[in-house]
Amino acid sequence: MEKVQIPVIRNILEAHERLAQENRRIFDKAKVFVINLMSSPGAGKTSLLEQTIRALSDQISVGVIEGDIQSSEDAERIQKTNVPVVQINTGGACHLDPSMIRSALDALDLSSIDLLIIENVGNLVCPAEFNLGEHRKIMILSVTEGDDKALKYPLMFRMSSVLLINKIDLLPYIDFDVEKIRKECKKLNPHQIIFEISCKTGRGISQWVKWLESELDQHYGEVNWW
Ligand SMILES: Nc1nc2c(ncn2[C@@H]2O[C@H](COP(=O)(O)OP(=O)(O)OP(=O)(O)O)[C@@H](O)[C@H]2O)c(=O)[nH]1
Ligand SMILES: [Mg+2]
Repeated sequence: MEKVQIPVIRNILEAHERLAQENRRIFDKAKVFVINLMSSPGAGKTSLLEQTIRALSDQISVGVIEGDIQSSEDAERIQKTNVPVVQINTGGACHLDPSMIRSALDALDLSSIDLLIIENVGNLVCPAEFNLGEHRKIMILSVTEGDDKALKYPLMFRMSSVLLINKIDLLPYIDFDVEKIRKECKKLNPHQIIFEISCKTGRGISQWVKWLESELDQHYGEVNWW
């Protein structure tokens, strides 16, 4: 029994990885920089997208893929910012996988997009296990979730280039120790960059956008391409 199950599981994971690599080839050929935005439900992914698009969209072309189990609420919010958006409904799956992204690409004109942001399904666990072909994984932790989350759900913290600590406007009302989480993240992922932000007040957003601009700059070869 075991002898059968193990290779089957490995085959599925290998197939996902192959698809993720194919997606990456498509992104690189079209010269699109792609980020995979992950967090628990409600941490502020769509709010961050709205802020980021507002800050960047008159310099570069942004596109968005929205991942949710059900509904097109988030895609409708993004549509109001006038950037191309595709909604994926996973119909129950708690994360996006690379084949879903491949299908969504058919509905986007990659030749007119510089930065593609994928909002993953709200979930602090499974999204971190699947490469989608993105160039960077980015995660949000909101202060209302508690400062023990890096210890309890380490994988996403380990995999993400950037941690955005969101809803810092609520810090006066909540026992959340920013230094504690910074220290734990340093152990899990010494190269991770951490920004403290509030999508409500806009605090810290310019530092995040500056980081993103410098990543785009490096990706496109240090030229002033916008
Ligand atoms: N106080 C405060 N509220 C925020 C902040 N950022 C987002 N919110 C609120 O948090 C709620 C969830 O924000 P969303 O941006 O929809 O979160 P999400 O991660 O996209 O949620 P899902 O897509 O459902 O996983 C909304 O009511 C936002 O207005 C913030 O910085 N401060
Ligand atoms: Mg959302």
